Amino acid sequence: MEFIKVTDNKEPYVALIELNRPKELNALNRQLMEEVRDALQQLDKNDAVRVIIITGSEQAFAAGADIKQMADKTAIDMLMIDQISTWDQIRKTKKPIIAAVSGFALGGGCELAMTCDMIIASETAKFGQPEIKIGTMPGAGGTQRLTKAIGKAKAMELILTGRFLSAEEARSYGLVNKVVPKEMYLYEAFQLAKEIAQLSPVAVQLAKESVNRSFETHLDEGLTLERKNFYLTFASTDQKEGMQAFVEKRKPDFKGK
Ligand code: DAK
Repeated sequence: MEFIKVTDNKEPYVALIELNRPKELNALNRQLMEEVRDALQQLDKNDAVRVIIITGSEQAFAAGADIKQMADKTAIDMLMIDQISTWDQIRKTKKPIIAAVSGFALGGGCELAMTCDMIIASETAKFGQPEIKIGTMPGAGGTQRLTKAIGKAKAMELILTGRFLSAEEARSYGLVNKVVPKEMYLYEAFQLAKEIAQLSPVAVQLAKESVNRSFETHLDEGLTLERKNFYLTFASTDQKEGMQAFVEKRKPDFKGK
């Protein structure tokens, strides 16, 4: 891995993916995104990992897709390169992903953060979809996910002007879970990850799938999936352990089975 660093032994059950192209403000070139895709595929299969954190540097989560790599491409080049599959892996990952964002999260960087399940932001974080300023528009979910997260009026303003949102604004619009001082954002992301990692990975995975489905389908279909996933948790030993531990007034020990 040249442009990312993966650590899976800092805390039990929590893996950290650090984007590591600091001089380019973590601009997302193709290789970096392929490395993220490969790391997510491996971590999703690894039983010793229950929650994944993606972070950048203090200065930049990611300043967008690599403009220098894209600048001279034709529409057909873009179509044939088809980076969509690398982005799709983020969405397909079954384990929860937390984005720990400090500094710039712009364009593809903002889209990467929004594709994660939750966002913990440093007070220095700046979110935006500035593609319009370079003569293009969001291409990895920005027009859809930002609109669903913060509503049409504000999303339209950000996407049509390229303006940035401060961390606090992003929190007040519901894009971000929590804003903390810049020394704390990674710590806070780990706290959230550790809390989730103690719970049944089976139930966490099914609950994540159900929440995500609410963005993709009608209420009726979403409720049906939710009910089936709820019933499915009763096939796990974790559900038996969780309810037995409640009755016996002790802490449950979830095995992910
Ligand atoms: N690409 C390439 N290099 C970048 C970059 C980027 N997005 N952002 C920054 N850099 C590089 C700069 O060129 C500079 O490199 P050197 O000149 O030192 O070699 C270095 O990082 C430091 O940047 P600055 O000198 O500009 O630093 P400042 O603090 O002055 O400004 C800034 C920081 C973030 C405001 C500024 O760098 C900036 O405006 N960056 C561009 C932001 C942007 O427009 N982002 C959107 C890019 S378009 C797709 C999926 C997604 C996408 C496309 C397709 N498919 C699925 C097909 C996404 C598209 C985008 O994200």
